[in-house]
Amino acid sequence: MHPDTHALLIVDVQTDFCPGGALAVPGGDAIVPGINVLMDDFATVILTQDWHPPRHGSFASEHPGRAPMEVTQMPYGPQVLWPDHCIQGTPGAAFHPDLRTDPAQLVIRKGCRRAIDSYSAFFENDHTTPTGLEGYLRTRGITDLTLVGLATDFCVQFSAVDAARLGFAVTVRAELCRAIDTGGSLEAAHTAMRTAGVRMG
Ligand code: VGL
Ligand code: ZN
Repeated sequence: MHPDTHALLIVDVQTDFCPGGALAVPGGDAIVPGINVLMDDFATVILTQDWHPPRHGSFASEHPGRAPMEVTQMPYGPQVLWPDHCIQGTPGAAFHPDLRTDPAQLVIRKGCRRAIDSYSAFFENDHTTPTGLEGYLRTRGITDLTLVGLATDFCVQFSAVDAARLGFAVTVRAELCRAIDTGGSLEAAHTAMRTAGVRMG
């Protein structure tokens, strides 16, 4: 059991990110049993949930002539265009059916605004609009975070780097994460996390 100052952040373990889903991450479902076991080591367990309105701006279907996995320019920077995924209230947006959700004390939903994507559990992709997670953690005296989930090179990476920049001691358990790995994103993610001082456990 970790001390009460240490929380587990489980990123986007949702049906659409698992095999058969709209934005399937290879092996995404394989991490569920290990995450279920890991939850018992933490007094504070937090889940994040990618939670897009229909016609979200990150969907390739909103960009005529563009295909999923292409990169476009948004006012806040480059944006990979995704297949429609994790639409609020749809089965694909639900947590993987085998994921234990009862131990979670907080569910952070993100990507809720059409105009801006949100990979990080802390900030939307403009890197300024907060989700409120930082305040939640600080007011509860959390200093250390362990991250697991999907996808290593997007939401896990952005969450881990933001957490480290905010001053939390961050460990990413790589064997309990899986990556999309498009256009060199996994290697870039490893570099960014290492540079930010994230420990890869
Ligand atoms: C994610 C792409 C689009 C993720 C979310 O959870 O890593 N990736 N939306
Ligand atoms: Zn998304």
